[in-house]
Amino acid sequence: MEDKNKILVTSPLLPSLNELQSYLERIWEDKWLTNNGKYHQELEKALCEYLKVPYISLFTNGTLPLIVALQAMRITGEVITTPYSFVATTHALWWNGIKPVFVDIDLATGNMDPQKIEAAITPKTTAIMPVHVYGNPCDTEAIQSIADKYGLKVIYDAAHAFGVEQNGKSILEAGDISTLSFHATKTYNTIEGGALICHDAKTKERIDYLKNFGFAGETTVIAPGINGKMDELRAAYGLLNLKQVDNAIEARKRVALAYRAGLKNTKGISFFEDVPNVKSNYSYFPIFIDAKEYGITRDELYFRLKEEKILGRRYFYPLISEFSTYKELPSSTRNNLLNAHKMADNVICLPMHQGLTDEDVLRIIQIIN
Ligand code: T4K
Repeated sequence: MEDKNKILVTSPLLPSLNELQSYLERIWEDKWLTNNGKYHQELEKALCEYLKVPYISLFTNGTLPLIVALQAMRITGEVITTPYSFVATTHALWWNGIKPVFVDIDLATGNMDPQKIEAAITPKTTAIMPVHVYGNPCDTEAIQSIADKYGLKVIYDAAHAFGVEQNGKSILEAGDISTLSFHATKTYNTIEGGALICHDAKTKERIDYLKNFGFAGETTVIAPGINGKMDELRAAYGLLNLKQVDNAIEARKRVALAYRAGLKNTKGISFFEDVPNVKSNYSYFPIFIDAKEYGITRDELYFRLKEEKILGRRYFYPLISEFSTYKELPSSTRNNLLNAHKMADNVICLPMHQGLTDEDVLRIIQIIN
C-alpha cells in the first residue's frame, strides 16, 4: 500500500469523479470511443482558446507528436538539440533515423545556448530541436534568426511549457511546430496524452493524417502514418482538468514562492527566479547544490531527503548524451557539454504540485536548511 507520509516529486491533477462519471455515461450511450470523437474535437477547440494558438492536434502522449513533427516537416540528416532533457526528445530523432547533434546549455535557464548553435551546423543540418526545460522559455528570437540564416526548421519540445507565455504571447507560437506532453506528471494532464501545435491549416491537416495511419479519406493513404489518436475518455478527462488548471498553477506558484523565501539565505543552494514578462506554469522546482558551499553533495542531500520520505528527482541526470545509445556521438563529449554536465550533476527537482501543504513545504525547507 502507498505510504501516505511520502512526499512525491509530483502528484496528478485529478478531475472530480462525479463529473467524469457523467461524461463516461454519455460516451457509453454514444458508443463512440475514439477516432476524432466529439470530446476530442471539443478539447482541441478548448485548448486552442486556452493556449491562444490557432491549430492543435491531440495525441496519445508527448513523444509521438515529436516523432510526427519531424515526419511532417520532412526532417532528415542532422538535428541540433540539447542533452539536458527527458530522453524522449532525442529518441524522437533516433526513431526518424536522424543524427542528434548536442550543443551545450545556458546555465541561466537550462536551455540550449543559442551562441553554441552556429558552430554545430554542417551541410547535413536540417533543423533545431530545443526544449523549454522546466517551462523556462528558450531564447526563441536568437534561435529563429539562426534558423532563418541557414534555412533550418525549428521544432520546440514544449512538453513542460503548458500555458507559458512571454510578453502576453504563448511560447507555443515560436518555431515551426511545438509539442506538449499531457502525462500524469505534468501541470495539465490527460493521464497519458500530448499535442502538436502548428501555425497553418495545411500543416494541421497533414499532421491529422499522419496521426491516423496517413489516411486522407476512407481509401487514400498519403504517407506512412502512425496511430497517435487520443481517445474520448482521455479527451473528456482533459476537458474537466482544463477547468481547474488555473487553480492548480496558482497553488504551484504559492509553493514556488514558499521555497524561494525559505531557501534564499541558504548558502550553496540556488534556484531560478521568475522572469519579467513571463507567465510561468511552475511545472518543476529545480534547486542546484554547490557542494563546496553547502557542505554536502547533491546526492548526499538527495538520499537524505529520501530517508525523510521526500522523493525529489534528479531531472535531468544523467544527460541524454550519457546514455549508451548516444554516448559515442561526436557531440556527446564532456568538453562539448560542460554547462549541461554541471547542471545535471547538481540538480534536484523538489516536490512541486498543487496538493502540497504549507507544512509539507516547510518540512522540506527545514531539512534542506
Ligand atoms: N519531452 C520532455 C521534455 C519530457 O519531459 C517528456 C516527458 C517527454 C518529451 C515525453 O512526453 P510523454 O510521452 O511522457 O507524454 C516522467 C514522465 O513519465 C514523463 O512524462 C516526463 N517527461 C518525465 C520528466 O517524467 P519518470 O520516469 O520520472 O516517471 P515516474 O513514473 O518515475 O513518475 C514520477 C513521479 O510522479 C513519481 O515519483 C510518482 C509520481 N506519479 C507518477 C505517475 C505516473 C504519480 O504520483 N502518479 C502517477 O500516475 O518520467
